[in-house]
Amino acid sequence: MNVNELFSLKGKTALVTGAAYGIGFAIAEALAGAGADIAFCCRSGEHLDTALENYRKKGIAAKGFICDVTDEAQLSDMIEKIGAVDILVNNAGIIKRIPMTEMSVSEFKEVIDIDLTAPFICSKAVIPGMIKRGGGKIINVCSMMSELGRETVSAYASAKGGLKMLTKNIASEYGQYNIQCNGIGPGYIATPQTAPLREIQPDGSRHPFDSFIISKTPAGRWGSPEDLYGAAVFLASKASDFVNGQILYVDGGILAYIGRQP
Ligand code: NAP
Ligand code: GCO
Repeated sequence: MNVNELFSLKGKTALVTGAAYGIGFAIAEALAGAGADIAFCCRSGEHLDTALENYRKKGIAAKGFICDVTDEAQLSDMIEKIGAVDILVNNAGIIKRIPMTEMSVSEFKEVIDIDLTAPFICSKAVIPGMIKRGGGKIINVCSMMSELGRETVSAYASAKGGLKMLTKNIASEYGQYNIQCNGIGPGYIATPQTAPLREIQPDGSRHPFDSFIISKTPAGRWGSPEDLYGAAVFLASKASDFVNGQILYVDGGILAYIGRQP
């Protein structure tokens, strides 16, 4: 077996949700680099236009759609326009950092809808076609909060914990059709979502949370979206055909480490 062929995505179409920038954009870039055709979606027309230009600058002829992944009708319309989806990356996600007792039920539900219910909706939409075509790949972007909690992220941790179990359940239910469903669990990655945790303080010092994460990460740094390239290509390719229901953590070692003593 030619190892390059093992990781090749030539002839495959990948749909990456929420891939206007951040982790989704990096994953789409990596899959394109391995030969996949890329489709992506987001909610904002402005984000879409900027993203299309950024993909073009990288030589990627991505197809972009305005689609709120919580809306089944928008999603089925987008998938009809894309055609066969061989690789689905459920990446779109939000976080709300609010103490649980101060979080409204609607705020909790909004996070659950986007971070957990939408991957269910998107996976449900593509699985029948994957079965017809003899198989497919689903990659759910989980989180360290699929394993751990922390203050103010009750909705997000509940969603990402559920997404880990949805990943295992899709693998269990559809593995017989040669569908592999795995998760990528990024650690702390420098994107717009985590920008508030890295803001330079008025006195010019690092944000306390920034320093905390660096002390808790053996790699001694935040991850960059590009750190996820390899895991994405691996889980989207033939190289992972016997890997199913797993979460691959790309976290610089933070989940393994008790943390540097003060
Ligand atoms: P981000 O910078 O906030 O980007 C999120 C993307 O999702 C944006 O393109 C956004 O575009 C889109 N989006 C949000 N809600 C959507 C919806 N309902 N329908 C369609 N698109 C939607 O986030 P990120 O840091 O790249 O994170 C991406 C994923 O990785 C998320 O699932 C996040 O939970 C997860 N993650 C992040 C980290 C980290 O440290 N950054 C670590 C672990 C896991 P629009 O606003 O235009 O829709
Ligand atoms: C937070 C961060 C984290 C990261 C990521 C860690 O507020 O703790 O946003 O949740 O986004 O999920 O893996």
